[in-house]
Amino acid sequence: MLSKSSNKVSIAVMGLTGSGKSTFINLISGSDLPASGGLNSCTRDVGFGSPFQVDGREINLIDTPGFDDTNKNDAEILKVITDFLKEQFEAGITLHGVIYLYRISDIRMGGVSRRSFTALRNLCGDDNLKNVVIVTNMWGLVKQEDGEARETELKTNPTFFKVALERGAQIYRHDNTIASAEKIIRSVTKNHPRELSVQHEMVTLERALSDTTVGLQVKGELENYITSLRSEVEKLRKEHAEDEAAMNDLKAEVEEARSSIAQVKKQMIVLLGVERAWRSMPPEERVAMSVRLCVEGDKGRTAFWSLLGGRETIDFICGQLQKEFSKRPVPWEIKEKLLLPSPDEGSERLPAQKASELPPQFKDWIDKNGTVVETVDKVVKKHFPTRRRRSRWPRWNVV
Ligand SMILES: Nc1nc2c(ncn2[C@@H]2O[C@H](COP(=O)(O)OP(=O)(O)O)[C@@H](O)[C@H]2O)c(=O)[nH]1
Ligand SMILES: [Mg+2]
Repeated sequence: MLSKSSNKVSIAVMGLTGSGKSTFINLISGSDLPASGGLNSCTRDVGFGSPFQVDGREINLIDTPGFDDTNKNDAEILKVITDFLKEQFEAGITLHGVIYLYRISDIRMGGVSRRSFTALRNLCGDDNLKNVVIVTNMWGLVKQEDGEARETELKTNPTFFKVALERGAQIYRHDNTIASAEKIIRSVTKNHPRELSVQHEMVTLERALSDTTVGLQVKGELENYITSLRSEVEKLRKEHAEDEAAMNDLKAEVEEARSSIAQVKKQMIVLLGVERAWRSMPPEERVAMSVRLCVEGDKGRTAFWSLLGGRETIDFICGQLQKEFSKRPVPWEIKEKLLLPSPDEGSERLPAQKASELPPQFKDWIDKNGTVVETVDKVVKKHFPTRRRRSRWPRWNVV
């Protein structure tokens, strides 16, 4: 006889933004999750479909945020997914499987599709691919023969789904009917729930996200993205040097590349986690960061801590710092230097100004004001304790 818990089936639905995850869940579960085009189409949280029954078992579908066609949010999305998987695992819930949606109407499997599918493989681990079902949908948007040719390509090309299929993943077509959705669900319910690779890495091995296989993948991709953006900025600069008249056109492109770099840097911090990001900074950078936090107000805050810490934590840190700074005010030339836009990265310097770029007065000031660093260190330690000291990783907004 099935026990009560084995009667419940949890399945994560993954895939790119716009691949039809919410639509699929709504169709089979009768839920009302926002689909693209709706007001909340860009939601980046995990969502839950209403539980429903198939063959007497309770099915729970989990709607996950997907990568989109820039790298700019990859780390945040990955963090949302891995935080969720970790919490579930810690609560004793293992997934029966993952449904990975793929639009057959996509003309080619672009960079984002590959990134996304590689991330799925790294999240699950190759041993668990037998619990993965790749579902092609949106067949109505292509000519049947074109769709079939693409499907063959996807199944047989090793850079697409071939390897996963060889390792036990299944592939199904979904024609947007309840019948086809049920068939897909049935292909998962027979599975044994399994611990995913990232759950093992993060919970059992206590690895930080940035040290997991999927974290390393995304980190590597973000680094490559920064490199490509930097070389783009460089190229634009050279072009500008040769052609003064084209400057205005180029300016906008440079600005865009700069803001992308800043955004990707934020993603790196998300991946690293606030405590490690903080620890990896030399003291000068920590102080620079602290000064920015205090004197730049909201802008500085959102630049770093607010990404990871709750509002109250940030306010507390800033309050402590302000007390320190009121005892030993930051000289104006230091403030000015710290808040000046960096020449190649716009005004968003993250995580802080490079120590080598700081003015000599700043060094003197830090030497005399070591307590500022200590204060922030203490606060960081208090609010972002390392994982080894706690069995459960605290939510960032715990104060
Ligand atoms: N033709 C067709 N359109 C679909 C299908 N599934 C989803 N869509 C449409 O694709 C868009 C994205 O779907 P959505 O469920 O929001 O994707 P999500 O971002 O993965 O949750 C929406 O406009 C849906 O109406 C499908 O099977 N066939
Ligand atoms: Mg959705």
